[in-house]
This record gives sequence, C-alpha cells and structure tokens, in this order.
Amino acid sequence: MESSTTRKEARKAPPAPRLGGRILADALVAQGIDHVFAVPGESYLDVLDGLYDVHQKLKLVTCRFEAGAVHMAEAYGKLTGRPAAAFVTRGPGACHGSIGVHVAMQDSTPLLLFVGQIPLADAGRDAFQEVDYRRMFSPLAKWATQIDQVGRIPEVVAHAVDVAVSGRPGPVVIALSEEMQHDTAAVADVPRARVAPAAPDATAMADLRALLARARRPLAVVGGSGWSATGRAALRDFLVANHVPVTVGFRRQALFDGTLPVFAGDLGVGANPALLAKAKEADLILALGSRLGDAVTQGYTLFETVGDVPIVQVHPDGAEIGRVFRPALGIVADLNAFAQAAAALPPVAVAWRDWTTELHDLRQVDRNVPNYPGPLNVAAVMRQLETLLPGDAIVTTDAGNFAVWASRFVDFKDGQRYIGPTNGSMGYAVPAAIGAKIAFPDRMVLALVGDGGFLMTGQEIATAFHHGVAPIVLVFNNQMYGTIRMHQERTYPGRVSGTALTNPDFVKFIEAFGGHGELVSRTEDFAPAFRRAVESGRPALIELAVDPEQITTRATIADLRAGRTPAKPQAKPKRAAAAQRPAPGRAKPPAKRA
Ligand SMILES: Cc1ncc(C[n+]2csc(CCOP(=O)(O)OP(=O)(O)O)c2C)c(N)n1
Ligand SMILES: [Mg+2]
Repeated sequence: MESSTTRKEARKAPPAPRLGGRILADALVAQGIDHVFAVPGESYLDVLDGLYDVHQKLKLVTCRFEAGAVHMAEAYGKLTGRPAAAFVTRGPGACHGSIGVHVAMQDSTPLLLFVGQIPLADAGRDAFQEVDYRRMFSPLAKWATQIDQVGRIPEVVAHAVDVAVSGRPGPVVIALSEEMQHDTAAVADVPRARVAPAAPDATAMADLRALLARARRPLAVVGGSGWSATGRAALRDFLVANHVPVTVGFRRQALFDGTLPVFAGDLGVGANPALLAKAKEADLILALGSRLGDAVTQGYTLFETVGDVPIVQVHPDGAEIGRVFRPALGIVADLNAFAQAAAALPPVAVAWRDWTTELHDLRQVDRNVPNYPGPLNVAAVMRQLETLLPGDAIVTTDAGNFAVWASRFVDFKDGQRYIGPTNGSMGYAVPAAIGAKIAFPDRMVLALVGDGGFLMTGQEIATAFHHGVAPIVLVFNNQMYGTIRMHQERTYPGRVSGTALTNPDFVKFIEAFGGHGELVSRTEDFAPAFRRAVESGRPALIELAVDPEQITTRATIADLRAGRTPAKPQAKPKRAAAAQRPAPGRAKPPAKRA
C-alpha cells in the first residue's frame, strides 16, 4: 500500500518540463478559453505547435485576414462574456488586427490578442517586422504586455484574462518574444480565479429608489457589456414594474425587449428625432451600464454635463462614472448584480404613465413603414425580417447608413441578440457573424452590411466554409459609401468626391464559394428569398438593391441638397454655433458619424 508520505510527495512533484508554446496552449485551456481565431505567422510557430496538442479542448479557427480574426474573437467575447483569443503575427499582422482591439476597447468587450514577437536578442535593432507592442497598443488596449520568460506564461495569461473580464471589460494584447516560445520550463498551470461580482451598495439602492419616487419623467438608458440573460431579465422586471420608459444605447439593441410597452427606441446614430427631443424633457436619467458616450448622447449634447436633471449612473468601473456627465448618484456594481438588487426593490408609485405611453407611441409612429417610392421598400423588408427572425436569432451589424434601417424598423426581442461596433468600424459584421455562428452553431446568425463594408472583410466567408458554419449576409447595396455621401450632400451639395463605388456581382461572389445567393429588387421578393437562404443550409448572401437616392431612412439626396434635413434635438451652444454657419453649399463642419 502507498504510504501517505509518498502520496504527498507525488502531489508536490514538480510539473514536467514543457516547451513555451505548449505551456501557452495549456494556459489558455486552464483559463477556460475554448476558441482561438488566427492568421498564422512564423513568429508563433511554437504556439501553433502547442495548439496542435490541445486541439480537442481549444478550437483553432483559421481566418483569412487579421481584422476578420480579431472581429470574430471580439464578437465571441461580446456574446458569451468570456474572452476568446486571437493570434496574429508580428508587424503586419498586428497592424491588420489592431482595428479589432479598438472595437473591443470602445465596446468594452473581453478579448485576448496574442502577437508573435521577434527574438528578444534582436530587440531594438529595427529587426524584420519589429514593433514595440506595449507602445503600439497602449492607447488602444486595456493592457498591453509582453512575455519574455517562459516560466511566467501561466501567470501572465491568467492575469490577462482577469484584466479582460473585470470592471469595464476590454482587450489585452500580449506579445510573445520568440525565445520564450521554444524555451523549456517546469511550471504548473495557474487555475482560474473565482471572483465574486461587485454588489451594489444597499444605501445607494435606497437612494436610487428615492430619486425615482420623486421623478415625473424618468428615462432609462440601457447599455454597456457583460449583461447575462438573468441580469437582463431582472433589469426588465425592475423597469417594467416601475413603468420607466427605456431607451437602449448605440448598437445595444436587444439588451432590452423592444416589444414591451415601455420601450422607446434607441439613442445613437439615426435615432428618432422626436425621441431625442423628448429625452431632453426627462427629469431623471437612469444610465444603466451605459457610459453615456459620444454617440448615445448626440455628441455630448443630449443631457447637461453638469445640470439640474439628476443622473444615476450604474457601471462596473468607477472610473467611467461621471467621466463626462456628473451624476447625482453613481453606483459601482456588476450590472447583473445591480439588476437583481433593483428588481428586489419595492416598486414606487408611478406618476408618469402618460409620459411612458407618449414615448412608446413615438417609437411606434417612427416604426410605421413610410411610403418610399420605388419597387424595394427597405422599411417594409425590415418589418418582414422581424417576423422571419427566430426568437433566438443573432444579428450582427456593420457601420454605415444602412444600419439604421434595422434599428429604426425592427424591434429586437428578449432572446435575440444584436451586436455591432460602437466605434463605427466598417468590416465588422461578416466576421462577427462567423464568430457568432461558431459560438452558437444552432442559432440563426444574420449579418447586416453595406456594399462598402462587405468588400472590406466579406472574404471571411471562406472561413465560414472552412469551419462548416452557415451565416446569412444581407448586403444593402446602394453603390456608394452612402454615409460619407450623405455628409457630402449636406455640407458640399452636389460635389460628389470619393464616395461612388463599382461593385462586383454579389450573388456570383457567394456562389463562387459554393454558397447560396439571391438578388432582391422588389419588396415582395424578400421573404421567399430569405426562406430559401435559410433552407439552403449553406452560407448565404442576399443583396438588396437599395435605391441610391434614398440616402437615409429619413432623407433623399434631393432633400439633403435642398437643406431639408430631419429635425434634430434642440441644439446646445456647441451645436448652435455650427447651425449658424453658412447655408448648404458652403463649408460646414461635418457631424461625427460612423
Ligand atoms: C474602417 C472604416 N473605414 C472608413 C469609415 C468611414 N465610413 C463610415 S460609414 C462609411 C461608408 C459605409 O458604406 P457602406 O458600407 O456601403 O454603407 P452605406 O453608408 O452606404 O449604407 C465610411 C467610408 C469607417 N467608419 N470605418
Ligand atoms: Mg453603401
């Protein structure tokens, strides 16, 4: 029989020596990372070899472009709340992939980006593809570091995951110098840390309730990342029980069920001007997870930054609370823990039923399908799409004017997800859809993208084929960089410069990969085409022949040239100055839009 001393010694036995590449692969597994999205490079050959050994626990998704790989990983993290890893090679690979780090930072998404690094022995010689990643990524990432010693791989990877998921989640970039990848060390894996979520302060919750009880026109702004299904359900219970009108932040649709009678629409690019005007009448703002960022606040003009209207801001990171808008009450808490605590508060006596109804009605009126001229009414197509999407569909969006068709006309439901780049990153939707489909192979995943954005990363559809997943892509083809054309027509009417596009045959494009393609030019053809795309079981693309004249959901090019732009919220001094500048035809600063 084995003595107890022998058993103890066996437990204490030093771990077997492993190569750095293998230690790194094992470290990812130990931290619960289950997907790696990569474009290979000779700078991390040893890690690729390490991944070979763990391929049953860690799926390696080979991509075509580093921006695509990082967008896939970002979307995976956004949807699951756990980071995926992206791997890119040094220099050019890191430059291509950097866009996804910016998305993850602005969207507060947990993400790990590993970059192969040159040999440490050559550092500082401007060696082949050499870059200092700490400096390159320091303004882009939550943390940028480099591992130079093989023995510290488990420690750094564990800490990187902790940083990525904690507080305001974000991207961590880790460069891997060449030596440490093929050095050997006898180090143990580091287990995942169990960290209890930060609970909201009970006194602050009572203060929140007191502020709500005093309000007459409250308004909730729901946003941020890290919401769980349970957290969102609790949030819904709290807001519905108190009959608070609810808006969602820019590209944060489906955090709140759009079909509920308290839903008032989204704030952000393309928001309902009538809602924006009403938001200025609110006498209490509940910013729940939202950073109250640039797009959500119409360039920081929607509310007073230091004003009389009390703002309650709930965020997992104290550094975000009051960053621009001084709150009457800030609550640092995990959003899901906050929602549970809020749902447990006794509802207040609601004195604003008419206000909530008024805001909800504005949303309904805005959702009514206008009688757009031409054979394809994109608003009507969106309303059809709403009925065709399953209750658990995942929709990804790109950046561009086309995106407003969905946000204005589709009410996303509780079980659905809608994700997009709040930093306005074109080329996001297709790779994000592939990342989403890899995370949730049994759910329908639909990418919404313009003709401009599609040709930035549409080739990642090859990755979908390679890994056997079948997203559907809806290309809104208006044959131009429409958003920029809109700004041109507003600011320099009739002077089209650098915004026209010549496109390929998109149906043939997807067919060349072996996918299913459809061109839809008439409203009534959309639903059957969509059903055929779903039934094909293959990656599919539906091109919508959008009338180029209908430049936004609210204006034609002729409207813009004539200065007939939709009503904007009442301008504050900053904007008022811009409004007094010369009429169309003369230089006017373009609005910040993505
Ligand atoms: C990576 C990137 N490059 C450029 C821009 C600037 N930009 C914003 S929208 C837009 C045009 C988008 O065109 P398209 O995808 O066809 O959509 P549309 O606006 O025509 O609906 C451009 C060039 C951006 N936001 N992101
Ligand atoms: Mg376009």
